[in-house]
Amino acid sequence: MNSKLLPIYLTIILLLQIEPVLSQGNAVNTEERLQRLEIQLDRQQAINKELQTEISRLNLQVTECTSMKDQKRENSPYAVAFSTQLTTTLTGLGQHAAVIFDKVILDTTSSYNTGDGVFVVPRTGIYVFTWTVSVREEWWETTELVVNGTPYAYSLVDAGVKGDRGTGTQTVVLRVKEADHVLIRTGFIGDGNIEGNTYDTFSGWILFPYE
Ligand SMILES: [Ca+2]
Repeated sequence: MNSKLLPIYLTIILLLQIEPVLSQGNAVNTEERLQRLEIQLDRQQAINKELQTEISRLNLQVTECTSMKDQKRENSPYAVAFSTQLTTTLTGLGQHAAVIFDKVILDTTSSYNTGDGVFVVPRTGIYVFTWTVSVREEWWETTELVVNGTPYAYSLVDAGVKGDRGTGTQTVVLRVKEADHVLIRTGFIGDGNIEGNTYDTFSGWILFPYE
């Protein structure tokens, strides 16, 4: 063998030996990368699972919060509203006689008394009050809304003859104080009869509370 060619042979042999090592190296790199990706994927999946758990927990909190808010609104002393109904017919009422609406439809603060027809204001504020009085043929009646005995609004209803009916509704917005007594009573004039019979109501609700 030509001694000058020897290094070339050696180089070729060396390269032939290195080549599979390099290929093996690439395969090892790919394997490592895959393993790293798998690890990253596992971590990501774990994070996703945690986030899903967190979202579920937050959703539950939102639901609880909404439910508590609704409950708070219902239990709030600011949420004052009542509605009552006269189920019977009243006759022979004198002047300034209480019109007692005997059935409570709604009373969020249990402030209306079916014994005397008085709504005791549970919280100072601006309130809306409205009431309806009906009469049968040939009847007529005046009513008024009084606060602590002072009238603030009036209603007059008058029916004609032969099967006529009359109904009147009045609405008033007033500032009233806690413990004030609000009542519907008959006025100075009228024949003292009110149809009732579920047609007549007395309602009120707070518009703006005051501290
Ligand atoms: Ca009349």
